[in-house]
Amino acid sequence: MTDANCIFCKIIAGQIPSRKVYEDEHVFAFHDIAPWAPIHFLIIPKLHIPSMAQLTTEHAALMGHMMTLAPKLALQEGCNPYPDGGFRIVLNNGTEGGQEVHHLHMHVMGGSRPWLRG
Ligand code: DGP
Repeated sequence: MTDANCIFCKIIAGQIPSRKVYEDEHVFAFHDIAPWAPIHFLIIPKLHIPSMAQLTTEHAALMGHMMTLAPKLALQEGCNPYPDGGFRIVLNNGTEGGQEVHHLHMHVMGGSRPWLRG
């Protein structure tokens, strides 16, 4: 299921260009257009799920797939390995949770520790 008005569905379909990190049958990953960290990409399901609020147990394998992909893609994109290296995952949900694009997405950020800077 896709949403014709969703910018992330358009990115998956190639209607909006993006810097692709990874793609398979279930997920798409691409660099964030406004990075918060030296390495910042998004992992999104191909299925249009607006946020975590719409998740059901049927999505558990999909979410698990996204979680297990994150460390592999982080290394691929240049993050240093655990434990001295690493990355941060952020999943914004709803307006009060800082979500701007209403297609569930996992931010993967690394390359430094920007969250500790003033
Ligand atoms: P959030 O606030 O969690 O909904 O973050 C949405 C992110 O999506 C934000 O960091 C910027 C990114 N973004 C929005 N539009 C585009 C786009 O057209 N292309 C790319 N690559 N990223 C986008």
